[in-house]
Amino acid sequence: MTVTIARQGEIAVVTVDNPPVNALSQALRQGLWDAVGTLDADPEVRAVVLICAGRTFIAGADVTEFGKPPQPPHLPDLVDRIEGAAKPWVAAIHGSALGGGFEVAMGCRFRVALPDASVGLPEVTLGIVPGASGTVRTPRLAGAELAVELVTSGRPMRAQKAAVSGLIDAVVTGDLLDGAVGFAREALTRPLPAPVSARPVAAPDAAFWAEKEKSVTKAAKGAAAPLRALDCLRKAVEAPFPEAMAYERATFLELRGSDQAAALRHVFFAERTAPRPAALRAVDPLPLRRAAVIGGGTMGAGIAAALRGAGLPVVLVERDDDAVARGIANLRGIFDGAVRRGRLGTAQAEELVSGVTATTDYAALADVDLVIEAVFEEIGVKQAVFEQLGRVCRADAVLATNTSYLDPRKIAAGVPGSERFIGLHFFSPANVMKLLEIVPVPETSEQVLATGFALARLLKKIPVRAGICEGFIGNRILKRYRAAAEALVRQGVAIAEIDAAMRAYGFAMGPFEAQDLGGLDIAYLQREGARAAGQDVPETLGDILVRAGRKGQKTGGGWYDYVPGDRKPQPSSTVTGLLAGQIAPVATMERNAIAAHLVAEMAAEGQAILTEAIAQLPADIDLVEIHGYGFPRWRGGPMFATGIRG
Ligand code: T1G
Ligand code: NAD
Repeated sequence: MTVTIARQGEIAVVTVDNPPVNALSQALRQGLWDAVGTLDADPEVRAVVLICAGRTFIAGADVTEFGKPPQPPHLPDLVDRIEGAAKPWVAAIHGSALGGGFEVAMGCRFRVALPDASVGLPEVTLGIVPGASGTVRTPRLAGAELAVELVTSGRPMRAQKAAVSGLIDAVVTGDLLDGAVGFAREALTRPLPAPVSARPVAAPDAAFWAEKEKSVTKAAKGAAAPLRALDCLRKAVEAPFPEAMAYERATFLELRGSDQAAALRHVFFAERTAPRPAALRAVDPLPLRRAAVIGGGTMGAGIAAALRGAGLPVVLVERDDDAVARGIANLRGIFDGAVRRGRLGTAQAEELVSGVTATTDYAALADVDLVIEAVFEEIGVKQAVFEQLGRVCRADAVLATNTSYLDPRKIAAGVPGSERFIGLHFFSPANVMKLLEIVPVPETSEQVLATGFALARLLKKIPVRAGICEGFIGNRILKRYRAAAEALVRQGVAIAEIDAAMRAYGFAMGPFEAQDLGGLDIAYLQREGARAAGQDVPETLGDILVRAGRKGQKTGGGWYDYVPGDRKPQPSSTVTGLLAGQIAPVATMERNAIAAHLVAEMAAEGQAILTEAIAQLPADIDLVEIHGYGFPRWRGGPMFATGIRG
């Protein structure tokens, strides 16, 4: 049974139980529809508490039903029916009341929630707008300003803030059911408030909407749904309730069939499938209680910060006392930044730093469960580190390398117990970027592999399994992408045109401005290393620039010139001069065609990666590009965007 009814005196308790997240399947909608009828007809019931079993309140429409024809009862009708019930309903919220779940809660006369609950309308993140009055009822509860924030961002809001803004009526502590029943009894002693649809709402002036249109357009980065949601919200406060409802519904139905919505649904399910690969379902990961990081540079400090954020104590090993001090300073810098942005309290930051033991002494690693190496990208340096780890760590400790390009098999060659060895490739900044490439060597045990995925879940990252090749999945595709962009430059397409085309496609930055930001020297050194090892690596345009001292913004110029103190790229006549012999006369190419070509190149490399079994699924490649390289989420990733699915 998905919906059951119990009684506590004159209060009826309706319990929803539809695992895993109480999504509003047809059966659940029908169950709630019938419950309204049953309870309206029961003369002994004076109020109703709606509560959910399991990990969360109703988490929204059932996303798996989106491709299918809608079955009655339709959600907007159900929300109206609950609102129109003869007895007042009280939604009792734990976990998340999202999308249709929050819309059902807004159909109730009251909403109460536990302190750690949240409410939200994430529909725009699925490429749609709320489809059951979210844009129409939210401003009537909390005003237009807050409704715009909630609906156009899709971000959930914690109970406390929701209570202050009027979205919920009370935060209850202790037992939720007791709290909600008590609230209902108390509410019956006072006159009832109007149903949400009947509450007045102030309509802001045209300047308000003009300003919101600007900020929403900027934040949406090409996604269509946020602006359409803004449109619905304006209608909601300017038109009568039924007209606004019809407008919202029409927008919802139109967007549901859109390419962007299909792409975002693809990403939604890919993100939920990736952390739990079917092949590892039956494998228990090893416990992760204490972790260590070797190297406190850019990556090591970021990884240590991520581990601390997940509550693990961390040992940080550096090569000398100065480097220990720099490592701690790097770590502090990360947490101070979070404090400045208001994401962390000063005391919390202090607590996070104090959970790191920084040392030069490998003996401190005797009892850690996991070590992540992030020292210089030099095989000799890494091998020396692993040799020490082999000596001091427990025999069952997982030993991981964060190498970007080196062969993980060579790094640990000769270290005893290769079944515990694995590549864990983080992305910079490691405490922020969601992607984690997990690279087992042939000997890696299933349990160690499962531990890599468990670590990703613990750190709230998106894990993707990758095979061993130069650059694994992401950097290998990046190399192809950059080479294809350079090839266009050689054909005479302007550097700034290529960057503009990729921005128009939805990237925050084009390939050349991104290199100027990150530095051209890293890839250059990697190519030089390969050349020194006897590989045939043709000269790139980037090589010419680096040799001329142009390593990017940090040297005052790379593919572009920079005015000191300004990050805005300026086309460079020096670069034109340096590359003169390499470039064909000016060629024009439509921006759409540039983007289509470069994305097709990424997808072609992705296809090769699949054929070689370096990646398991096209969706994994899409996740790598979206979470590691800024590929626009609403395009679904290079594979999805070029029709390679499955
Ligand atoms: N529909 C179907 N399945 C869903 C689902 C949903 N809405 N949400 C989650 N699942 C599955 C998920 O695939 C996974 O499956 C399992 O549940 C656990 O998910 C009309 C248009 C609630 C915060 O966008 O944000 O309402 O892998 O691992 O970390 O306006 O799930 O186990 O087989 O994420 O505990 C709006 C999306 C829909 C909510 C719980 N709602 N879900 O997090 O679990 S649009 C959403 C979440 C809408 C109306 C409209 C999270 C969560 P499996 P999980 P979690
Ligand atoms: P970095 O130069 O910022 O940091 C390396 C740190 O390792 C330095 O602090 C150095 O003192 C320390 N170190 C060197 N030898 C050591 C030793 N024997 N024992 C202990 N510490 C030692 O480099 P980084 O950018 O953090 O890169 C580290 C690793 O992460 C490299 O393998 C790199 O390829 C990889 N990586 C880098 C990025 C990136 O964007 N920077 C992204 C993913 C992976």
